Amino acid sequence: MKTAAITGTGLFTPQQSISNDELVACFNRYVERFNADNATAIAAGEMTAMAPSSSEFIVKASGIKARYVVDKAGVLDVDIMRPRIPMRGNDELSLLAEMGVAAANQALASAGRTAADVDFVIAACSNMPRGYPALSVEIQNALGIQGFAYDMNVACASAAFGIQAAVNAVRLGTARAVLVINPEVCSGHLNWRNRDCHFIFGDAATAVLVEPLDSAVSDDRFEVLGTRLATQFSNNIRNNFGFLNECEVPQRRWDDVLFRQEGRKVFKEVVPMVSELLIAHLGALAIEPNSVRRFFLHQANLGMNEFIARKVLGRDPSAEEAPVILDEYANTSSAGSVIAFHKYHDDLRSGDVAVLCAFGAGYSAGSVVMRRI
Ligand code: CO8
Repeated sequence: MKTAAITGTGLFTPQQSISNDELVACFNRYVERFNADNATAIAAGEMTAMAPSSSEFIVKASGIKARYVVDKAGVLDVDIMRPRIPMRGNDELSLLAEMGVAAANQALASAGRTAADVDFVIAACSNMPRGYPALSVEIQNALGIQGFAYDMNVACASAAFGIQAAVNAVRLGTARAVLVINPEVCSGHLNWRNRDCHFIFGDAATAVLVEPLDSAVSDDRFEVLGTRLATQFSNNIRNNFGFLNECEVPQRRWDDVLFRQEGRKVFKEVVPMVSELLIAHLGALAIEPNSVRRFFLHQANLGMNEFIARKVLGRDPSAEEAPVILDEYANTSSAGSVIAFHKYHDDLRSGDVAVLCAFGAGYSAGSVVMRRI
């Protein structure tokens, strides 16, 4: 069996960013209007008044200060409060594919490879642009890759699941090199009128290239020492959007086909699941957690990451050990842990061990343990 390595990473960041203050100003305008429009029903006790949001709460509860989005104007227009995305024709590249291609090209360039070296593409992300044809096949075609592709949705943990599939393909020789691509337009499935979650998500796309270590040409090589995945069913993060929505009787409310969660429960249940996974995975590889130089954790909540790192290390992590990008990007679902990896691996030295760990809806969690060459 061949030894697999991650030899390149790529990141696409949308140009527009929304600060907490801008987001909260729009949300609070909506709240004022909602309460005024429904004043009689609220006074009669038939309806509950909406409470305003605040930047202070958002930073304290999550660590998020801003998020990149594909359309700022639509999200911040109190009459719209969602991104407005021009419809593309069937012959045009979809928005998700366009973002994925940008990240993939960067990953190829950083690995010193071209599309001709790749024969397997995985689009691993939370939301696909349509039922079919597969997003991954669209990206494969746009990049001009000969071979095969498939989509994979394991919510925020998708990157780790995609990397495991890529590593296995390289180890077994069923692919020469694999692109794992994570395009996320989370802003499209977020309820921007919901105070509990309006601040949580942002948009981005990432990509990694996985290929055999012995033939890699990149200076930036991370040997994959092992991968481990876990899933456990939960309704605490759920999105009822699906192809049967139009057929359902009665029809669902508009806000029942968007992201929703029991954030507190998620926090409490996912922290032990992820810490146990990491401790068991490192143990199986005979790696002492405190010898791990860096943890690239899923970027959903700062407190959650600190809890996980504390459980695994038995002490508080330093900022350098568990880098944070969610302050600038918010939760970009499957892209989050890869953004942290992409931005914070240059200073790692030969022999340093790093762990990429992604987790989210399902519940689902995955870890990739790697060593810099
Ligand atoms: N402003 C001011 N106050 C607020 C706000 C707000 N915006 N929101 C809530 N509050 C108030 C509440 O009313 C509550 O008040 P009280 O104490 O009087 O009842 C108080 O603040 C505390 O509320 P919470 O208990 O909700 O606050 P938490 O401290 O638990 O923080 C979080 C909420 C930030 C949501 C936190 O629980 C969290 O981050 N949990 C983990 C979430 C997580 O990791 N989720 C994973 C989701 S990712 C995934 O897998 C989805 C994939 C799909 C992606 C694409 C979709 C778009």
